[in-house]
Amino acid sequence: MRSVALAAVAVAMLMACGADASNPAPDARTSAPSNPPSNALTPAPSDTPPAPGTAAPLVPLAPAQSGVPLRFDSARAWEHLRRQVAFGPRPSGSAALAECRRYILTELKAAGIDAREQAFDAMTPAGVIKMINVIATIPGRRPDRIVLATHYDTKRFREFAFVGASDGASSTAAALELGRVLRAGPREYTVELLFLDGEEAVNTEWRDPDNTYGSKYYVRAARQAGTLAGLKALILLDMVGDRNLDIRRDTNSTRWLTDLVWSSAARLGYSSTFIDEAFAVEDDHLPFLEAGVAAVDIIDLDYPEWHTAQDDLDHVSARSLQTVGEVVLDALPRIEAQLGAATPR
Ligand code: 1BN
Ligand code: ZN
Repeated sequence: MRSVALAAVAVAMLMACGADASNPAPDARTSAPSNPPSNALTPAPSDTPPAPGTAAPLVPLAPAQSGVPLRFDSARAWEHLRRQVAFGPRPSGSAALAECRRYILTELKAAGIDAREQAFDAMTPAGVIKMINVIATIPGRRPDRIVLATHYDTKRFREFAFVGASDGASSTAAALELGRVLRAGPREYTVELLFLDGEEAVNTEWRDPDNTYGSKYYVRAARQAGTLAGLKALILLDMVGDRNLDIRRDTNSTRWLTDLVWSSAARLGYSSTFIDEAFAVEDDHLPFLEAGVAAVDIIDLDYPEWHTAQDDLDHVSARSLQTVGEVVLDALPRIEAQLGAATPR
């Protein structure tokens, strides 16, 4: 039963649990991320080698050329997070969200990823708000696609400035960095990066139908365009920046996909972050699930700063982005293998 009350109870239970002291995430503001920069720079290839003593321009080396697999770079992800927070509160329809969207589009272009805007008018309790999803495509050998989604809007609060360092910026930052890594390697399935507008309720309370405007619109549009059948799985990232990251299994998510993500976390040594406890959450994955798409929501709601003015840079960390990035990169080819083998339910 996907009720608001259930979600609220689950959240209340999680808040009572407190943070996991066994998972001390180092603070990116005081210590540099430990992973090496992944985008090694090398002289640009050319027909003739540069003459001795002349400096060749530096360009990123693709993994196929270097033999070095590209890794999720939490320093890059952290910069994406920081830049979004610097735009200030970013509710749907705001100038700040438009700036944020421009930033996302610019970064996707820099990574060589094609993207388009999907604009729509959302009927909200505050009237019609123009909302815009961003859909970016990383082509694979197959046209069938796996969607990696995040929301990039932040919740509107009149009482305080809400900048959503974890709730909005963290998952968007992780998705941008994942895009850069995935773009560099050959893929079996096409990966779609989906930056959703209007996840947050316009009213204070999360009450249907006042939430998940962007995902509802995306699914409706895909169904109308006949492209829903090619959508084989959804990985939703939300609130993955908490410096005390602890992520529980969402019981609304598809079981096999959840099992697969949690087993990736376990084999990478992240079982104390991807905890084997369950709760139910309502989020942008629900419209996909209702349309029959396998979906998993990777979300840390055990975050005392959730929907407060304290959801800021002090309460998120690059290490948390790194953990989630590595787990998604490990899980993706395993999801592809699973999808290729059969269509699990
Ligand atoms: C996640 C981040 N959500 C809103 N901001 C969805 C949600 C709403 C999760 C209510 C739990 C309760
Ligand atoms: Zn929120």
